[in-house]
Amino acid sequence: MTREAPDADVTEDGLTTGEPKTYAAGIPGIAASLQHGFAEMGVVRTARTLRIINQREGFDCPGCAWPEGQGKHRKAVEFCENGAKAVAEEATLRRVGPAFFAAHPVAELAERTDHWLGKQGRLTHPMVLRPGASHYAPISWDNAFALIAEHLRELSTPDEAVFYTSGRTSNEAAFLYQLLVRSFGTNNLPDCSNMCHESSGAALSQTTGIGKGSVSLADFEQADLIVVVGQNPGTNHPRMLAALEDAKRRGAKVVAVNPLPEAGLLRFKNPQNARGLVGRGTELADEFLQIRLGGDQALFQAVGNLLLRWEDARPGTVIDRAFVDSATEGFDRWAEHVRALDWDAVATATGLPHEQVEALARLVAGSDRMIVCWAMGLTQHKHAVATIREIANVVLARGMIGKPGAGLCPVRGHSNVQGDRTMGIWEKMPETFLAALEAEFGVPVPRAHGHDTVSAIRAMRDGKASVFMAVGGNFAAATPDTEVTEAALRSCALTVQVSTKLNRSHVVPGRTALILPTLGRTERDAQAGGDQFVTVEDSMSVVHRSRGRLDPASPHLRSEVAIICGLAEALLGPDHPVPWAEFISDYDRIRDRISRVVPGCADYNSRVRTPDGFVLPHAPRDAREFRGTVSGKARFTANELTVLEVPAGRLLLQTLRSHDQYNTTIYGMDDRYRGIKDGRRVVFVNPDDLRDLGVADGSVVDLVSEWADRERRAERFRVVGYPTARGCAAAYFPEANALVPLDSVAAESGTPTSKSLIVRLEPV
Ligand SMILES: Nc1nc2c(c(=O)[nH]1)N[C@H]1C(S)=C(S)[C@@H](COP(=O)(O)OP(=O)(O)OC[C@H]3O[C@@H](n4cnc5c(=O)[nH]c(N)nc54)[C@H](O)[C@@H]3O)O[C@H]1N2
Ligand SMILES: Nc1nc2c(c(=O)[nH]1)N[C@H]1C(S)=C(S)[C@@H](COP(=O)(O)OP(=O)(O)OC[C@H]3O[C@@H](n4cnc5c(=O)[nH]c(N)nc54)[C@H](O)[C@@H]3O)O[C@H]1N2
Ligand SMILES: [Mo]
Repeated sequence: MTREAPDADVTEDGLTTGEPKTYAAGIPGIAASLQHGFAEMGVVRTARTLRIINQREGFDCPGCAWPEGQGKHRKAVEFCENGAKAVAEEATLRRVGPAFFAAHPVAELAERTDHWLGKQGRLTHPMVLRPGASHYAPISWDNAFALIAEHLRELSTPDEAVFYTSGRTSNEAAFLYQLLVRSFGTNNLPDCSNMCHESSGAALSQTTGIGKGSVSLADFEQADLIVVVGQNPGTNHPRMLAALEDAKRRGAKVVAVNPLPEAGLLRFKNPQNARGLVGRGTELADEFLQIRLGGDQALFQAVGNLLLRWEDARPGTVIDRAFVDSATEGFDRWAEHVRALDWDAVATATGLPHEQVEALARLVAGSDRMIVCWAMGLTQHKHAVATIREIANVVLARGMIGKPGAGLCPVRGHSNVQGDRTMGIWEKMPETFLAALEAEFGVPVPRAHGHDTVSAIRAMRDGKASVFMAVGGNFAAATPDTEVTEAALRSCALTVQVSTKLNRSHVVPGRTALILPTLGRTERDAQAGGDQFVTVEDSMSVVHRSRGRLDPASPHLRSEVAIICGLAEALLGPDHPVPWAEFISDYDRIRDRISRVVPGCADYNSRVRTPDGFVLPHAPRDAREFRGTVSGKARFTANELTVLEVPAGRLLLQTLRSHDQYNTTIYGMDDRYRGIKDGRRVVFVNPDDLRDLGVADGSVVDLVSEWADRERRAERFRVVGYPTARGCAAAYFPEANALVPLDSVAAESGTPTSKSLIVRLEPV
């Protein structure tokens, strides 16, 4: 993409590569986070802020959705390098106000990188870009709401508007946002989850009847086997390493399945204890299966096949017959299917030697309490849903659900992405939820499914949607097919971004564009009824409070709740049956409504006030019941095996996160664990593949992705010889998003296939 080219040259000149690290955290982790904290927030604010992350009376860390310990297990100060960076990024002392916008025309800002934009600081005033104007100018909140309402009323149908959510939005704001959108008359509620764990939700709903994970943190204390598939916790869920370390020290086995030897999976130096600071740390993975991209479905079919074989040899020793017979259906069909497995296909798909597959199967067969964790390495493939169903098959066959120390564990990304779904942010919420909403508020709610992220982009591209609003996130940079998405946003009559910091989405505006600045997690939320707290749900269904303590970045900021209610009043009028104004002054009033509409949330206000919050019900976890499936039983499934075919001379490319970014927010230009310094436009390739392709390590190439409709190009990436699986490559998103075709999505979940793109390297 042309906009990155100038900066890319600068960074490539300074880029250095070194040996990948073999351990995560330790002293370099503490140093990195303090450095970042001091640079953004100063020393006093750094100390004050880092002390109250994830404490009962503090704020929920905006870094990730990994749960906090409960009761006595809660750490006094839970240190996490990337949590600290996420906080510093939000609590920065830099500001982006009217003077900044007066000095920088939008056309100039559009040439800047995501890193530069984010570094400018916190947004302080509502701003508007009028049709034909070159600069954003200040606007009052009332006029901003009136402008949005005017545009929305002009649409020929509410379905011409799209309302996106990112996963940092609190439960209270999410609940009101979906109520506003549905009161207006559409289910167009795409969210970041569409690009994230949608595949997990789909597969788990089909097989267990509920689209959420079945384990709690306490289960990690009892598991004897933890399989971590397609996940890089050292960078993306650092606090999970402490749980893995504890498990290891108790004698549990840890298996990592990944094309990359990620530092955090190999060894962990826990900064919380002396062993981690001065010792060698703890070896984590007992087995490391360096799998080819997209090979996990084949791997778990192979494990299933071996389990059945060993069961045949010694009946009653491997398959949990009692559980299978009483609580599941479809076992025989699954068994028949995986017995007929084509082992050559398994070898091609996984790239793994048979002994390694067998070693994993032996651990699975010998385990009494097994947890399988996964993240984006599984969800962003064409056959993602089938792959996760395959994991469910193995877990069900061993009866590893609904008992202590065992279960399915999709590890969520954004800190409240799971809560947003619980609160109704979904383009296809079930009828029971919609009916309850209607009954509670006396407003009619539409039933036709709305757009997800990819179909929303198509609708804007095709002129079928012309107003785009986002509560959080960075739609322009996070979504696939950058050129198509940016043109789609620019073609809108109005784009509205509720944001904390400047990002790409503000500089790819519709004909009219609004930036509405909002409070972050760390900040005090003072309303007429006193200081408010909000609530969030972590990856293990624990709902708890979050209360910010810092003074807001600007007196002009409004909370997300206040923004949504302000817009609702302007759009729906003073006679609307929902008492929007009352909600702003006292969030308990929102929670009272949540308790009557959202399943499992009865008595919400008192239960979130208990010290650790409360856990939402989960029938498979709590009672080994599978009420949510059609038959009321857990379902085995037979899934046709997908083997990704790659033409000669091409590689399979995954797009992933560096250690110095939070999705589209770029903290810095290093990827410490992978040995990269001062640059992001790199492509990691196995040295043997480089030799076969005749491409020199360190040379500069264009990445060209090949897809049915056309080719896509991302320019000027430095080649880094790296120990990834053969035939596979990796590059960072969002830079590589230009390569992801809009129509290349996972079957059944619609998630862009950002982890398996067919690319060739073109030397420049
Ligand atoms: N610091 C930090 N924390 C974050 C984020 C962040 O950007 N920065 N993002 C948050 C969000 S929204 C999310 S969703 C999570 C993401 O957390 P992750 O899923 O850990 O994020 P990715 O960087 O996409 O890493 C994917 C991992 O899967 C591996 N992988 C890729 N393809 C395959 C495959 O086909 N099979 C297998 N077995 N492995 C594969 C990759 O090598 C990599 O280790 O992290 C959350 N936490
Ligand atoms: N190629 C490729 N693409 C991907 C992925 C991938 O692995 N590869 N991963 C996907 C995944 S898993 C996800 S979750 C998406 C992420 O997609 P998004 O959630 O849309 O993107 P983020 O980068 O997390 O959003 C960052 C912006 O959120 C705003 N923000 C931060 N905190 C707050 C807050 O408290 N309130 C409000 N209103 N705004 C706030 C800031 O303005 C910041 O610029 O990207 C997806 N895109
Ligand atoms: Mo995510």
